[in-house]
Amino acid sequence: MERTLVMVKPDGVQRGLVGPVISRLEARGLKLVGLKLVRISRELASRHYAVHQGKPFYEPLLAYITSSPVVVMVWEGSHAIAVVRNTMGVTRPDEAAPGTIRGDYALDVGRNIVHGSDGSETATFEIPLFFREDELIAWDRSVDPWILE
Ligand code: D4T
Repeated sequence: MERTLVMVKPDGVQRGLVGPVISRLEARGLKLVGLKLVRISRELASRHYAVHQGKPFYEPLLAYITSSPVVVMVWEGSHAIAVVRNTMGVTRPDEAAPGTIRGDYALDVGRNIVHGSDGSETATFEIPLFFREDELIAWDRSVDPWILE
């Protein structure tokens, strides 16, 4: 089982797309184990996006991600990291396939609705930025035998 961090970014929250994002991940079979509404501080944003420091889009990215609340979630499932990434679609919405979240709801890379951890090391780094261990709930889901082989 993998866990991954998913964020509905400020544009997604402002546009009322929290529900559709959650619906798609639930329908896919992933299990929600943590959820909160957060206003990201500049300090937290700079830790989350440390790998992009110095890039031309870094300052606009920090301004955007701190501009309005986000919804952060932890989703669990087999291959959860890859499944979230392919459900979101590629980073640039203009290249994202129809049927993906970005392919259906977004146009510009700087307003691409959602974030998902891009690998297991990234997930291990990102989840504790937003959640204490006791905020993540391990729970039994009765439909699991119909989703997991
Ligand atoms: P996030 O991290 O937000 O899920 O996006 P991705 O994992 O899909 O893509 P990323 O890390 O390469 O980019 C992080 C964030 O920066 C914005 N961005 C990116 C941008 O505004 N201009 C750019 O040219 C790139 C590459 C979008 C996502």
